[in-house]
Amino acid sequence: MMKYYLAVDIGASSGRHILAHLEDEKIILEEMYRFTNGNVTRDGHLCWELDRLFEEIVNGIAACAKAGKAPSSMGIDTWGVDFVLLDKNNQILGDTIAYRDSRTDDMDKLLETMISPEELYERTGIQKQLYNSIYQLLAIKNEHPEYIKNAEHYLMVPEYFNYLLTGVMMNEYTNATTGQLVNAVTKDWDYELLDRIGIPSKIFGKLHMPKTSVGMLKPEIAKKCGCQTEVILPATHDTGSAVLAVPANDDDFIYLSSGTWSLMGIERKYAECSLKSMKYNFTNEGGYDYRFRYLKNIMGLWMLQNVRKEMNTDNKTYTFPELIAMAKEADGFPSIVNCNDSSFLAPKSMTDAVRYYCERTGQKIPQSMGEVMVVIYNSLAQSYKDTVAELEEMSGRKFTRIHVVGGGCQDMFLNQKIKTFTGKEVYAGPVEGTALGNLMVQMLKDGSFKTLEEARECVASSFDVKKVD
Ligand code: LFR
Repeated sequence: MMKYYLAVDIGASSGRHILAHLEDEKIILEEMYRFTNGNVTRDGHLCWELDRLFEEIVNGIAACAKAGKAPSSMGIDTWGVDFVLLDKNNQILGDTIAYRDSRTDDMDKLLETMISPEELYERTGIQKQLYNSIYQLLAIKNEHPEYIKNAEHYLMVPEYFNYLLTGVMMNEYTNATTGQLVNAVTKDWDYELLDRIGIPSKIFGKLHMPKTSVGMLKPEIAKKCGCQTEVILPATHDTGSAVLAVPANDDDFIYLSSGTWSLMGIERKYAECSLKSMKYNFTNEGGYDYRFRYLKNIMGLWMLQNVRKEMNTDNKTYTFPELIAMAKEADGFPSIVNCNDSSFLAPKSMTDAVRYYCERTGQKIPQSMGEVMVVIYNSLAQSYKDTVAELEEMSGRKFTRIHVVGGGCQDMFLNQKIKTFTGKEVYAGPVEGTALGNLMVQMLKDGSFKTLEEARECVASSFDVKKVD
C-alpha cells in the first residue's frame, strides 16, 4: 500500500492540499484541491473567514479520500502572527482580524510606554512590524478589554484548525516566534514580557516543536472526510516550512522565499539581537530544530498581485505572462520606490500608491501599466540587492548563490532582475517550497528521512531547480 502525506498550505490569497508519496527515493507531489483566500471587511476591519477556510480544509481531505489516496498524516501551515482568543467554552472572542488591518496603528507608541524597542528586540530578536501579535493583543486590550479578561486560550490560525480537526489545543514554536512574544534565548514564551504588557500568561500553552503529533481526526470530522489521518505539527509558519525545502546542504547561499511576501535571509544557529541588527530590522524567526531564520520581510508579489487585481475588469483578466510582457516593454523606466514603505501594506489602490510615492519623491511618475509594473520589479530587485549587502555585513561573509523557492520563483523576469541587481548566481525552485517543507517534516517524523540534510538532498534530486542565466 502506498503511503500518502498531505500538506495543507494556506497563504494570503489561496490554500492548497498537496499530497506526496515517495517513489524510487524521489518525492512525488500532486495538487488535490485548491481554494481562494483573502480578507473580507466586517465592522470596518479586515478579517479572515475561518469557518469557510475550515470547511475547505475538510473538503480537501475528502477529495484525497475520494481519489483513493487517503493520507496517513497531514499538517497545516499558514502565514504567521494572526491568532484567535477562545473563551471558557472554547468559542472565538470577536472577529478574527487580519494582520493588514489598521487597528494596530499607534500601538507601537503604547508598547513603548511598557518596554523600550531596544529591550524588546534584545529579548525576542523579532523585527518591528506593527502587525505582530504583540501589537494586535494591545489593540484588543484597548478596544475590547473584556476579550482579554475572558480569554482562556491563545491559538494561532493553524493551531485553531488543528483544534477543530482533533479537539486538541497545541501551541507550536515556529509560528509563536513570529508574534514577538517568545524569548530568543529561552525559546519559550517571554513570561516577564507578557506580565509587563498586561496579557495573562495562562492563555499560552506549552510550545511544541515541529514533528509533534497533535492527534487523530475527531470521529465526526473523519466521517466527513471519509478517512482517518494523524494530524502532525509541521513548521506551522509557512516561511518556516518554505526554508526547510531549500535544495542545498552547504551554507554558501541566501534564500528568498517568494510569494505574497519576499522573505530573504540565511539560517543561523543563534539569534542575532544586536542594536545594529535591530536598526536594519532583521528578524530571528524560530525554525525546525531551533535553527533561526535571520531574514528580512520585503513587500513581495503582493504589490504585483494588487496591481493585477486593479487592472482586471469584468471583460478582461490579465495573466501574469501578459503583465510581464507589458513590464518588459517599459523596462528602462527609471523610478524606484521603497517597497517596505507602509503605504504599500494595504493601500486602496496599489497603482495609485506607487504613482504617489514617485510623485512625492520627485521621480518620474509611471503612466502606463507596464511602467507601473516595471517600477515594482526594479524596486523589488533593489530591495533584494540592499538586503544581500546588509546580510553580508551582518554575517561578515560573502555568499555565492541565491536560492529562490515558492510560487514567485516561476517569474523568470523577476529572477533575471535578481541576478542583474545582486550579481549573484540565482537558482529557482522548487515551486512548492512551503508545502514541501511541511511534507518533509511529516516524512522525518515517520523515519523516511533520518536527518534534515537527507531530506534536503532528496528535494534537490526530486525537483527541477533552474539556474537563471
Ligand atoms: C508569509 C508570512 C511572513 C510573515 C507574514 C505575516 O506568508 O508568513 O513570513 O511575516 O506572512 O504573517
